[in-house]
Amino acid sequence: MTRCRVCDQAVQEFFDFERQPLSSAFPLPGEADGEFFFRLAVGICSSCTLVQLIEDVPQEHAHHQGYPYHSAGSSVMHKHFTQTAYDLLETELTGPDPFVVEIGANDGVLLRTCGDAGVRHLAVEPSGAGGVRVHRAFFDAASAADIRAENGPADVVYAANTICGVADLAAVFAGLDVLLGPDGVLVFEDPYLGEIVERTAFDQIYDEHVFFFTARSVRSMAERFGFELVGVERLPVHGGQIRYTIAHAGRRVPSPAVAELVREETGRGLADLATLEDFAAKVRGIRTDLVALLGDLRAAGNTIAGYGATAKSSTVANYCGLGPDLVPFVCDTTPGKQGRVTPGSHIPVRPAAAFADPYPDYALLFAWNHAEEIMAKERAFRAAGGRWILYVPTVHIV
Ligand code: JHZ
Ligand code: ZN
Repeated sequence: MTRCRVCDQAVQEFFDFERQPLSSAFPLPGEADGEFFFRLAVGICSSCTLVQLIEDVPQEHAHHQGYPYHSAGSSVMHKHFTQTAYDLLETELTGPDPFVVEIGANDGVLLRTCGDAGVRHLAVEPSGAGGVRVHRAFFDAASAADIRAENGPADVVYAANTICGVADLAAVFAGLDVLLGPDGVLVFEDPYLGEIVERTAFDQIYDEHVFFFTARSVRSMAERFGFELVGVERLPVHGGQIRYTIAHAGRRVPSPAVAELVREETGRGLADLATLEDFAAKVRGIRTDLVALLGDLRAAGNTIAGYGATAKSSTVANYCGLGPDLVPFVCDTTPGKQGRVTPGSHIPVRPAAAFADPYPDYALLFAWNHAEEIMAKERAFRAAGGRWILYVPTVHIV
């Protein structure tokens, strides 16, 4: 039986994607033989309600906390992190000589903005990426002690798209215990289970996302480690996230928004197995519809290209069995992915310019979370008669 990574109680499985590769391991065309696969399945903890992966990816294969996230060349994400920095500068970083630490570097946008405002800052990031002041380590009690010895206590520890990928959350909270000042906070944002269920966004489930949080499961996790969930805020980015603010227990009055969101989640049945089984049935329906649509379009002689070789698309392509026969190539702006093939599904990745050379009849939008930005940028594609295929929340053409 699988045990909860936070509270050690039984986890009940509700979906099995079966054999899946690592979502960010893009092999070279000739080197796709030695790929690593694991069983991607998700379940819900029967006690603290935390939704999580069933299997651990072995340490030597796992992307650890701090895995450098590239804000995907997205101007929306760049703005998002700049605005987040301004918000923190106005709320949490107002003391005499504030200090902000980020777990992971996120292209350094947030910390650079804080630094430009004269605020002391540091990224904790094993790879050293991000172009900002970096402490090369994983975030845990040991690195937190080193950082505190050198810099003093932190007012804010911030993390975006990072905490949900750290299997050992106890180590993170041990680090917070050491590094945060008495009134310091952890502010983190990750994909929200409520949105994943609402949109049937099953492609948020892949190796790098170990946990799918709700206000209820985060509140319970914080309590377990001597902290308290004091704030929640909905974010529109990446298909719907929540930003959680966590303080030492008893130091702050929780915002009424916390209890309100927990109540809403209970009303929606987000912690009920029946809700998650309903989600699972919808996921199977999407697979049937998407495979049928792509097959029909190809049979009728249409050309199709994928748009955005996202980590998310790894789950879609491998679960739905999409390969170069249905989707001959996918275009992506990331130089490190171009000239390679997608993990497990082996669809060639081409530079962004390949999209218009010539335009396909249909584009399968794997980067649907950036739809507004991408569709605005690619207006000429639709004007030329091209159509977008989306599979979230259902398979449809726009
Ligand atoms: P995007 C990664 O997931 C992994 P991915 C990680 N686990 C996570 O949680 C999220 O990021 C935050 C390309 N693109 O942001 C660039 C274009 O080609 O949806 C990227 O490869 N043209 C840390 O990969 C991909 O699409 C464009 O105009 O699912 C987008 O990846 C834009 C905007 C993007 O995250
Ligand atoms: Zn649990």
